[in-house]
Amino acid sequence: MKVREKIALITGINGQDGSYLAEHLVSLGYQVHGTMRLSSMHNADKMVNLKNVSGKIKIHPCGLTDHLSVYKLISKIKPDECYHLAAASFVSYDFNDELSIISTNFNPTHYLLSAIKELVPSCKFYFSGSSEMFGNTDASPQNEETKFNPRSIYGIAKTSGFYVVRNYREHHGIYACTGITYNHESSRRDFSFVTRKISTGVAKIYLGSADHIELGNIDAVRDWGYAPEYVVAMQKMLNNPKGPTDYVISTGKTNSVKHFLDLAFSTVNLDYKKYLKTNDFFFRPSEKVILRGDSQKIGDDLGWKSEKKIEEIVEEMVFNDIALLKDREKR
Ligand code: G4F
Repeated sequence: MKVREKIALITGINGQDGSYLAEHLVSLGYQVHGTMRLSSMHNADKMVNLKNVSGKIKIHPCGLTDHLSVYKLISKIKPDECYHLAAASFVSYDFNDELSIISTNFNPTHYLLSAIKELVPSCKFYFSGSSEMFGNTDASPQNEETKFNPRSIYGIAKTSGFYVVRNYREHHGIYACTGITYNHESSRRDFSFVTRKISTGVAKIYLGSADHIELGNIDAVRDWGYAPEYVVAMQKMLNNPKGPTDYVISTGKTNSVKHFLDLAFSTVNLDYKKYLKTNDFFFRPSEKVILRGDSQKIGDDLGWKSEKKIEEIVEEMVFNDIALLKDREKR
């Protein structure tokens, strides 16, 4: 008898993580559905990450901040696994925008879980948490036992999502869990994040279309991993012989923005000091302790480990941006 293919739903399928996860699940034989904003479906730039899976996935326009739309979506797809990745993912300390961040980053998590509970309680649910949930923590490295102390509205919304996920697991019996992911990068990273800002800045300087790059605090430190590896962890979490539980997903290694910058400019034999301008606009309050994840638990339980070196990530991003810009110049 033929085994029915698993049905997966990915929110934010056209983003960095969503697109890599779609490719991974298609390669494993899943039937993959994804949501994105209707306006994005008509914008070629927003579809570019999905080119490797075009024709192999089904996309549904859906506004996740609308409860009824989410309910109808779950009722139509009846997924076996739901990966909730959609979010306003840029971390800002501007509390003027707090209502919109809460509504985008918290409400959909709750709407999806409540629809799953009503319509398809066997569906497994993954929520994309963040190291920002630890925020101003006292402990470094952080693991699943570390107390949350979010300092941004983004971190607060993610922490609230974490607790609603835990509540649905413990009180409603839903297979629901949170991956507490640290920064993870790739050539599909959005241009607002510092790594992509650097790789595209280097590419422009190398090709002669820019003469400097403007950044904030280059002494800031991050635990940077490779996005295609992090989506593998997500799928493993929903297929965990130990059942649903939360995991920290990280490399356990830290690097400064300055080191990333140095590596990126060195890729094209340039010295970053000649091209860097600092701009106060991009400065953020510095952390009390360094955000560095301890991923021992997911290593022990699921055999997951981050492998790609920071040097390889930087090189891939810079070469990709050079190729992209060259391609654009030809058109
Ligand atoms: O690249 P970033 O903007 O990433 P951030 O804030 O750490 O957030 C990312 O990782 C989180 C953890 O996984 C996610 F929750 C979140 O959704 C997102 O994916 O900034 C990294 C560091 C910061 O310390 C920032 O202060 O780079 C520093 N930085 C220095 N100059 C800059 C700049 N960041 C940006 N975006 N732009 C700059 O010019």
